[in-house]
Amino acid sequence: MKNLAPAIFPPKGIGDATPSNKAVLDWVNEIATLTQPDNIFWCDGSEREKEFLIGESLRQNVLIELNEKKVPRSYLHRSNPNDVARVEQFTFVCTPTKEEAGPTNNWTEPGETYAKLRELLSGAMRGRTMFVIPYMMGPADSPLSKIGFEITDSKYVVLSLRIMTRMGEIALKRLGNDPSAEWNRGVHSLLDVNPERRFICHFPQDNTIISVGSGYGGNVLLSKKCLALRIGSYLARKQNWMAEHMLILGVESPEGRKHYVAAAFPSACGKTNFAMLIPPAHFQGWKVTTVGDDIAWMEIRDGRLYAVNPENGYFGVVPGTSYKSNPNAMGSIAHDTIYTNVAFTDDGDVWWEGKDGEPPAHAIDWRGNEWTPQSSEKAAHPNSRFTTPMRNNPALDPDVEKGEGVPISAIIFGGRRSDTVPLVYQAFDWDHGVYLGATMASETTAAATGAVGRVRRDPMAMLPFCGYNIGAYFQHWLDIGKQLTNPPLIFNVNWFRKGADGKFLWPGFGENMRVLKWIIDRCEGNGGALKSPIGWLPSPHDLDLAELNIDHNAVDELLGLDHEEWQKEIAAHKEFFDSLGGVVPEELQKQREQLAAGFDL
Ligand code: OXD
Ligand code: MN
Repeated sequence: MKNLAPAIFPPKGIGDATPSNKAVLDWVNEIATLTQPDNIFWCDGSEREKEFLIGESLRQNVLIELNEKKVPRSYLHRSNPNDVARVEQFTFVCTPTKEEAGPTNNWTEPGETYAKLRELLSGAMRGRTMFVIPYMMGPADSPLSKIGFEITDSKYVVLSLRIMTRMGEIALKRLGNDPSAEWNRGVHSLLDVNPERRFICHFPQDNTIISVGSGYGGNVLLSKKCLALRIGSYLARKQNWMAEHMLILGVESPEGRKHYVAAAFPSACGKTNFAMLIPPAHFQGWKVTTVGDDIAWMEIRDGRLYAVNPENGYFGVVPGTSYKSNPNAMGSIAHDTIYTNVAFTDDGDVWWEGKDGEPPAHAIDWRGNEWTPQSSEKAAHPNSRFTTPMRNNPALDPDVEKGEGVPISAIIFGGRRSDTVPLVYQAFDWDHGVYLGATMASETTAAATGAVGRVRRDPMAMLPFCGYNIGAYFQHWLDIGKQLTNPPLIFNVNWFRKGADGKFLWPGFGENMRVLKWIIDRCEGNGGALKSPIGWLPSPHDLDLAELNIDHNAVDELLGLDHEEWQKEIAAHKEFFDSLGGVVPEELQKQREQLAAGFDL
């Protein structure tokens, strides 16, 4: 079996950073007694430790070294072909009652689940090394930051987590020695990477995650989807803050006025591209900077929402990334990057579908097989990924480490919709905005296993990530709104609307700046809009489309409302709310009735 590395015994001074907090030590002892590793490796996050682990990973074929001149200090990892995406069907929220997990989560009873997992973990690390990784999510001096520990038997996880989180000493310092301090317990074992023994289990009440049988990032980098979103959203409700599947970007006008925007899109709908947008030439002097590309933690201060990015790196989808689609991402992944499941070229470079230039005449595909442009298989897996430090991003926002976070002027929801949903529109107020988020839908992508291209409702892009009852989550959004005296304006966008010929109507990528500019205009009290049944819609002349080669009819179509399509859409909203079995707050039901009434006028 691939990637199941035997134990490693590091030289003195590496792998011995034992934490002093007694609660952590007791827990590590308990897991070691259960899993029976050959040795325990206490990670400190140092460069020396990284060098050692890379050396061992190369020796054991967990990583392949790339051409130092082409992609310095970067590596390729191939996961097991049965293990290439998040597995929502094997992801569980284990709360004392099924109601707490709600209608959108798989639920199992915590006692039984712990027992089953203990059985699977029993002796699972025999012959292997158990790594203990302390990490911090969020800037060092943010009140929102959280501490987690991940125990894992995968070096790939250790090397990835040191990119994705603030790892080592900084986390131990923040945790301190108080045994009752809040911290997340994460246990991961590859087991035998068998889909039949693949479970990603969350125990929100215990602040605990146990993930077995997978080596894919979204299932095993427990800091990300598991802690920062599923457990995070549970803690956020309890502690009156928000954990959201949102990018955060800064947008600065030539006059130096700056706004921050948070945007929720389902997986693989271009969050990273939007977060790293480069404005087209027409917007000379405008600057977009990235605070985060996937997750926002937000709290209320002075009646406003302030956001931090809990992560320290990007775990992004590779295919389609090019100097044309996202130059900042290309700059970010040009060095110090771990690639997973892309193709390996004969000159030691990486390649994927959609990369600039011609495909290589020959390569090794993501499965490790010979590949040529004539092959029927893709060279890179559609969900192949890069793991890269956020510091690599040429457009990193200067306030990314600011503990108090950045003030959010606008929240954007968006999905991948071929029809019905206009390019952009604005909610009438916060509660209506919550409705837009709650009824969001998108055509599915390769980021999770299952059918691709099916429209599914994905409220706030949190369907796979909300760690408790979705009805209570909607109510939490409404409750947060009541506490905001200066709430962000809420918008919905759709870059993916298609014309009758099946082609995208909107060019997307950098041109999305035109939509962003209208959003900023609205935040500043400028920017025209027409009242429509679904919200405030720009008319074509409200958008700055100068120097854009786009047909007038396409713009009309992009901004148009088709009443028949909307009747179907509203019926689908009702069907979705009904399918949740009575948990949807009354306020959102009222919003739906108002929307329907708007079309009857
Ligand atoms: C991700 C996802 O990896 O949403 O960010 O699947
Ligand atoms: Mn995501």
